[in-house]
Amino acid sequence: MKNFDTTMYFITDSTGMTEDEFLFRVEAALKGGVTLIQLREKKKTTREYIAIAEKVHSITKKYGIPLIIDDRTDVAFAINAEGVHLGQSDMPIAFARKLLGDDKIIGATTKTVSQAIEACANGADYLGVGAIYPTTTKVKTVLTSVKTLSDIVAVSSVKVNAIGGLNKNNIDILKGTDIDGICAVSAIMKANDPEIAARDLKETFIKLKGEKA
Ligand code: TZP
Ligand code: MG
Repeated sequence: MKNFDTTMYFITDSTGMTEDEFLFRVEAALKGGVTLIQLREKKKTTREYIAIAEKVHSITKKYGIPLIIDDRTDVAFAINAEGVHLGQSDMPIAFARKLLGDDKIIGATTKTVSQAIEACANGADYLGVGAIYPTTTKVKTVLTSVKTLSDIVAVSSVKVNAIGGLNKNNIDILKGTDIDGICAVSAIMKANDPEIAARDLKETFIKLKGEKA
C-alpha cells in the first residue's frame, strides 16, 4: 500500500477569499498538522485551477504533505500532484490510473457498500464516505449513516475516511467505526485560526480512535 496518512485530511474551499487569504489559511492548516490536503475548486477554469494548484503545491511540498486534486485528473497530471480525488461522475478510476500511473494516490467518493467494493476493485487508494452530518460546504450529497460507514470499512481493502459536517464537538459519533481518518473543509477553512483548528480536530480524532480499543 502507498505510504500516505489520511488521519487529518483537509479539503480546501477558496470561496469568498482573496488568494492571499486562501494561501495563508492553507499554510496555517499545514502548520497545524494536517496529514493530507485536497485542493477542491468547482468554479475555476482549467487555467485558473492549474495556477492555484501550482501555488498550493509549492506550499504543501515544504511540509512534505501530499496534494490531491479534486475531480480533475488532467490538472493533477499537469502539476505532478500526488493524486486525484474522483466522485461517482468523474473519470473512472481505471482511466485515471492509466494516466497517472501506479505511484499516484487515487481517492474515491463512495456512499454505499457496492460503490466501495467497486472502487477498491478498480484500484482506489482510499475512500471518502459521507456526508455524515449536513454540511454548509457547497456540495451535492446525501447523508450516509454511521452504520453504512462501518459496513464500508468492513468490505474495504483501503483506508476509509468520514466526511461531512465534522468538527471537534461532533466526531464522537464515529467512535468504534475503525475509520482511518476524517475529512474537513469548514471546520478548518473557516476557523478563526486554521492552525489551531487543524491541530485540535486531529488530536480529538486521534484520542477518539485510541478510546475505541
Ligand atoms: N462531500 C461530502 S460532504 C462534503 C464533501 C466534499 C463537504 C464537507 O465539508 P464540511 O465543511 O467539512 O462539512
Ligand atoms: Mg468530485
